[in-house]
Amino acid sequence: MRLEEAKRIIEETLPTKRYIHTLGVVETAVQLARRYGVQEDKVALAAMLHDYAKYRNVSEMQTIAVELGLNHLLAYEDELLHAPVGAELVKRELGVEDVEVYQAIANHTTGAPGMPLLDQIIFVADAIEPNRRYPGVDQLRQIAQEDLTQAVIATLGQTITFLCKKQTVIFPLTIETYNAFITEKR
Ligand code: DGI
Ligand code: FE
Ligand code: FE
Ligand code: FE
Repeated sequence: MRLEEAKRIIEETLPTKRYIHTLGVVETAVQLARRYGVQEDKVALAAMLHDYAKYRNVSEMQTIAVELGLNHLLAYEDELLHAPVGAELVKRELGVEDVEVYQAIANHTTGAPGMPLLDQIIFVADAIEPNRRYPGVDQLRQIAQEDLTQAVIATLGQTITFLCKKQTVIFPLTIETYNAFITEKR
């Protein structure tokens, strides 16, 4: 699928605020792709489609999660579903067959141990795109320009801290990703 076509679909699918967030993720992800030498067109497409399933109803997403063998997800926050389910729906409904794009969308909320640079870029860009406002975001933006792995770790740290403050359940994969990236760094 060409980026322009994906953009048109996303503009029609998502509410304006989420569409603007998505364009911010595309812009940031493409900049990071240049900085870290990752294929720009692939990064742009994954970024454009990353929140495709964000507003699907929960029961529909749960059904697809079960079809994908991700039953364990149902015991956690509904917010986690839109990433793996979005990857699958982008394939089923939009016919995007690229496995790398699929993985980057699937991993964009929790990350995954050993995830490739493409996934790391989408994961970080989602957290630091220009429309994001939260304490510490400017420091994350700075780190992202210097060291992508360090930015993944810092973004996970920020997410985990945020979830702890809200006293929300933390999905084990989020912690596993954090541990894996810290271990890799040593
Ligand atoms: O879809 P976005 O809002 O652009 O961002 P996202 O897909 O990265 O995150 C969506 C939500 O998921 C966000 O409110 C934080 C939440 N989240 C991320 N990791 C975890 C989590 N929620 C729980 N319960 N556990 C996690 O590990
Ligand atoms: Fe998301
Ligand atoms: Fe994210
Ligand atoms: Fe997002």
